[in-house]
Formats: sequence, structure tokens, C-alpha cells
Amino acid sequence: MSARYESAKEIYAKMGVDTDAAIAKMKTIPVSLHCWQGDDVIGFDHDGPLTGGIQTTGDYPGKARTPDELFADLDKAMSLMPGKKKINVHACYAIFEEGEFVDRDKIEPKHFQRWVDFAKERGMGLDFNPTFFSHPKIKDGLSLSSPDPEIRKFWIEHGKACIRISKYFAEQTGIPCVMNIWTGDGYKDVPADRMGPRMRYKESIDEILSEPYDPKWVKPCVESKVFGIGVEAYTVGSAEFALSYAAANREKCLPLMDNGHYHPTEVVSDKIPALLCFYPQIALHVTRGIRWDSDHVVLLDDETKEIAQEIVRCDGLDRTYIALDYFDASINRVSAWVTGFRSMQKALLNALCTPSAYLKELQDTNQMSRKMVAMEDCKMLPIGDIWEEYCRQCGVAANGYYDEIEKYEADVQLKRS
Ligand code: RNT
Ligand code: ZN
Repeated sequence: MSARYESAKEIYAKMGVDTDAAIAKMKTIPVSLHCWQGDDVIGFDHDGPLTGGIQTTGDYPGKARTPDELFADLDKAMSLMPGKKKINVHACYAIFEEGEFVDRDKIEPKHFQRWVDFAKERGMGLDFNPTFFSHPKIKDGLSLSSPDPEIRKFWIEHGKACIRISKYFAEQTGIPCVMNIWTGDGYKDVPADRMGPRMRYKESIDEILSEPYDPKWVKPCVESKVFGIGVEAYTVGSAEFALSYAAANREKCLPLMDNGHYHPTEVVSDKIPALLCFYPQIALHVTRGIRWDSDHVVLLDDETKEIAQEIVRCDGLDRTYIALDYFDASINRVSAWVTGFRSMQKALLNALCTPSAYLKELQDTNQMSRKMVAMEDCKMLPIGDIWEEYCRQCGVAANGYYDEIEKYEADVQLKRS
């Protein structure tokens, strides 16, 4: 324990914050790491590009092209991150035998056995996502909401197969599996019928969730979005749609908020306490939206800090599934993973080291001037020293990790070509 930590601990203690307890708590909070930052959301089940309302930009060299490469990069990235991880897998990352191909409506748990082994060997849980994009059966930009019953059927079967795989993940790891339903279904220009696609989407999700599962172990979510690239005018799975769906199916489905999926002046930090009033559990995709893109690498910015503050202040850590969701193809992908994960960790540690009870008390007794001053004072607390101690206890460097990534890039990633 460094002298700096000892001194910082005292400063926090004077404000009623137990930094040892904050560090201990940090080690128990899982954050789900998305496998798709490693290869620009391509996966292993198709050769084509990423399509369907999302896009990566950039062609930084060295991306993972095979399961072995992706696993190696994930391991490298995780070796530079403090804290507890889950791995978030997309269905398009199915791993087939040599020469084998199974379409998405027919995938089985065995096609994810290597993911299960990977997670189990590392003592981690797994989350899952059906992949309703980058596939020829996306017809006219629609999947679960398509007017074509054959198309809907295909994607419903995919969703059901994914429930079965999520069940397998939970059974195998002994940790509940969050299964997120997101589609890019929508229209580029003003639609003539807005309700029809939403009714079909609703019925399709109903059918997917009719596949039997135990909601204690499999946690299906619906993720909303305001617009996507190529679907600027109308998104079937809008915020109201997703929240209402989850509210109407509270026993078996969670709402998932991605903070890149709202109008720019809306903040998910303010939505978290609203949802926690009504839903037993919620799920988040933490990301960083910039203008039209919803998927930049998470940084320790104001909104990331505020999201963490709200989860902690609401005593919502046990009711909130935190996952990361971003993909930047213009920088080193291992670095992108590490920087985003560490940013979320810093935000959570900062929240746990905030004297929230004291600040709430000031609010409830209408001491708003004192509350403002105290909240500003908190911004100058020596959180860096607490972070350093947390990283030391987790066996990772507190900063300066890029040299390690540069070495890995030279030794491994740049040799792939
Ligand atoms: C897209 C959604 C969705 C995806 C992943 C890959 O806008 O955020 O969560 O990013 O499923
Ligand atoms: Zn998302």
C-alpha cells in the first residue's frame, strides 16, 4: 500500500467514504466485455460486410480474423484490465468445424463450445446476442418486423435458438446469461405505416420468448434505438416500443438502454433512476455517441461518470447488468477494448468513492448551496490514488499500458496479413 493511498484514504474517510470497502466492492461488479470490438463486428459465420443499421469505420491493421486470434486478443486485453469480467458474444461468432456451415435459424450450443470453454477456464460468465444483421435474410432492411412471414419465421427461429444457447451458457458457467434483442429494422425515409412493423416486431418477440427458459438464468432484453445509418426516418424498436414491451413482460424481459441511442440532449444517467422505480432489473450498453455515430470508445467523460453515479446512488448495482458496446476500427482494437473497459471501471470506482448519503441528505434538507459546493469539492478528491491502489491489488498497471499494447501489436497483430 503506497503512502499516497494512505493519505488519500484519510482524505476520503473525513468525508465518510471507506475506500477499502469501495475497492473490495469494485472486485465484485461484473462488466460485460463485447467480443465484437476485436474484429469490427464481423464474426465467423459469413464473409460479407457489416450491414443493418450499424457500421464500423477505419481500417487499422491487425484485426482478428479467426477464433484463435480473437481469443488471443481478448486475453491480451483482459490482462490489462482490473475488475470482474463477463464476455458478451454475438451469434455471428459461432465457431464451426472445418467445412461446416449452419445458418442462424439452426445454430446450437455446440457451435459456441469454444466460447464456453474460454469463459469457464477464466471463471467468467457469458452474455449473448442474436445477430439480426449482416445476413442475406434481412429483407428490405427488416428482420423480425418484416411483412414477409418467411423472413419473420427465419429470424424468430434464430431468436429461439439463441434462447437455447443462452440457457446453455448459464448452465455451463453457473452465471445468468443476459440475451439482448436488437434489430436495425427501420426505414430510410418517412414510412406510410409506423404501427404495422411494430405490431409484427412485438409478435415476433413474443414468439421468441415462448421458447422455455428460466428468467432467473436467462435474461432476455429489448434494446431501443432512435435511428441508425440508412434508417434515419424510423426505427421499429424505438424507446417507447422497447420500454413498453419490457414493462408488459416484466417477468421475462428487461429493458436495455444504450446511451448512444437517444437524442443528443437526452441522458441515460437520468433514465436509470426512472427505470429502477419500475423494473426489477435493467440492462445497459455503455458507449459514447458522437453526432450520428453511437459507438465510439468509452472514455471517462461526464456522462460515463454520471451513469456510474446513478447506478451506485440508486443502490442499483445488483439490479443493473452493465455491458460495453462500441467498435472503433481506426485504432488498435486491443487498446480500444482496454481503454473503454478501464473507463467504466474508473467511473464505477469514482461513484463508490462519492459520499452519496451525505449529498442526498443535503438535498433532502434543502441545503442546495452547500450541496453544490460539496459536489464540486468531490471533483477534486484524489481518486487517482485510489485507482492506483485498486489496479495494484488487481495486478495491473494503473496507467501507461500502451507500451504493452504496442509490443503486442508489433509481435502479433501486425504479423497478420
Ligand atoms: C447497435 C446496437 C447493438 C449492437 C450490437 C453489436 O446500434 O447498439 O447493441 O451494437 O448488437
Ligand atoms: Zn447497443
